[in-house]
Amino acid sequence: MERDIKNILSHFNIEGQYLGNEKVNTGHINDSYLIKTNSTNHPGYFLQWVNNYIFKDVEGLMNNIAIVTGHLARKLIENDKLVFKVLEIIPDNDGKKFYIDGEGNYWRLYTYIDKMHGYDVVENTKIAYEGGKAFGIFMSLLADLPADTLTETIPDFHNMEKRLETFYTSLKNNPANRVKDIPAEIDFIKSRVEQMLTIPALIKSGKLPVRITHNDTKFNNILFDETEHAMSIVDLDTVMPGSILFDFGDAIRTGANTAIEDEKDLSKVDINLPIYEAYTQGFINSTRHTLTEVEIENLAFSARFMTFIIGLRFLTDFIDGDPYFRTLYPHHNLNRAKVQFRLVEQMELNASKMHEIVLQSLEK
Ligand code: GN1
Ligand code: MG
Repeated sequence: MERDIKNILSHFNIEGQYLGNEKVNTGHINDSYLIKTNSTNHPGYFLQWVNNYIFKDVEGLMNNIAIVTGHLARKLIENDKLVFKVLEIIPDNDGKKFYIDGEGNYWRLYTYIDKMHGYDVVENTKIAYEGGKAFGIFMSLLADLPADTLTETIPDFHNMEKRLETFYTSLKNNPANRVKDIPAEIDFIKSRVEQMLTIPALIKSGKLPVRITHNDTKFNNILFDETEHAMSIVDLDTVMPGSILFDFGDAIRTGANTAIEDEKDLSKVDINLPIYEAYTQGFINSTRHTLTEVEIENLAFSARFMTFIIGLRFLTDFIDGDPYFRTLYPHHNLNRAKVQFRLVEQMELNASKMHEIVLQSLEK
């Protein structure tokens, strides 16, 4: 879809003159653009179209982000040893945190965090350690923000029971006539349901604490500077009450996979144990005072849990005809699901080693 970015930008209060934009290919949900201006102070901005089909309450979502970034900024001033950059919302010309164009599209603007980069595949253990530490610090800094100040931007986001119900409904309705293509994947899911339901049971019984978590800790949502220090956590759309297991698990799913999320050659998909170990050490070093016994006991398993639930969501979207995740070819979601399930299998083979690494990291 061709969009008039210059016109959209004219509704925001930016410094300098608009010079042009570059589409940034990141994420499966929103569309992102890097905006260039002639201002020396603010040479770059980050414009996003917020997907209102998925985020039904954009106002609530933007309020969440304002609360979270405000809280983080205050914490960083109090704690001057921590060097981090926090996203900064640029209001529209009416002072709103987003702008709605004539077609009902939602837009938001951030200042651009300059000279930073992310990783789709993590190159070395130093980066993994830094990433783990950064997500741990992020969660720790938000620990004293009352959870009920935030709106649930996507209800039941990592609720395995609900995700399974939705999957079974899609199987039954078979709207795109694709169920015939996935017998192996259906068996894969069915044979692991019982084990996967242990996490929602722990949450329901109150044995797993609910905290404010990020909930979309893809490794590439950590920005690094030129000296490979983790400098910022981005993509705050789903910051809301959740379990620490969601954040740890999703970062391992993405950071410690030897292949990319939609790799076509499944033999390349494996768990990279040195990367896993380094991430775990970084994460534990910044959260060890908060972690409960039940969280520790399930930390290694959370990687499998998150890989499974996101595989389940990719597969459900494939069955439904791809209404949710952006796809580039007809079997893209199926391919993504296959990668996730292959990674689950590899993690099953390494389950005891992964748990051992958690316990060893706590000793160090
Ligand atoms: C989506 O768009 P992106 O890449 O930030 C999704 C995550 C999935 C991820 C899979 C709101 O995140 O939950 O883990 O794709 N975000 C939403 O790559 O559904
Ligand atoms: Mg996201």
